Amino acid sequence: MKKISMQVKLIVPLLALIFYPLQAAEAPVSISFPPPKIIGTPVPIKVPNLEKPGKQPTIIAPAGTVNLAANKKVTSSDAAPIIGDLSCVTDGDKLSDDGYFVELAEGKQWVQIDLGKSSPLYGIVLWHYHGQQRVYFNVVVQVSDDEDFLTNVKTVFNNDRDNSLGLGAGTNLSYIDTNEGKVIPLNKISGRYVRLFSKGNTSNAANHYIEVEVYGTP
Ligand SMILES: [Ca+2]
Repeated sequence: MKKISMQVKLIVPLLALIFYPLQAAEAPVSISFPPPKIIGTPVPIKVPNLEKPGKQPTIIAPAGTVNLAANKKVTSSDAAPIIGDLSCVTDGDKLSDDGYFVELAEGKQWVQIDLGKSSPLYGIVLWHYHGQQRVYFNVVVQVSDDEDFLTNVKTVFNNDRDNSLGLGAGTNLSYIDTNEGKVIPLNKISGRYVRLFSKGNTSNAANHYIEVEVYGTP
């Protein structure tokens, strides 16, 4: 019995050494994109610093990474949206039909997701609206542990090149929203709250959200 016990004592750490790298390995996060659906009349898109259409970047994250934003509480600078409900931002539905998006007032507006606790984050995916070719202006995405975004604010995306929002000028490119939304890989930053700004779009002055996903480990 003693001999077996010794063998077990040796084998267990050995197995742990073999499998640890597999467990710790990072892998691309599989993002579920809705089917494309362009329903509106095409509007000419003439926007400076516009990203060329192409493949979205990949979010690389460790095993156990999930969409921490799923069904989490959403607040907004516009507490009484014109169309839809703020809960649609995290309800998992990503279609662009009526009833699937929330429309916020004109001008500078934001939505904010409370992940419930601070967690390591590896990527954010957002869909404003993909029923028509549009560019949303002044897209800024921030992460913080401060609900009011006054301290320790990390800006992870900012294409507000002329500082229209007053948050500081960014260097990211403008982009046309599609069914693949916008994928923003993060380099393992921690935070509890995600706040997303915009200020109108190429079709109208309002602001829309279909869904926001925040990938991290609980
Ligand atoms: Ca949704």
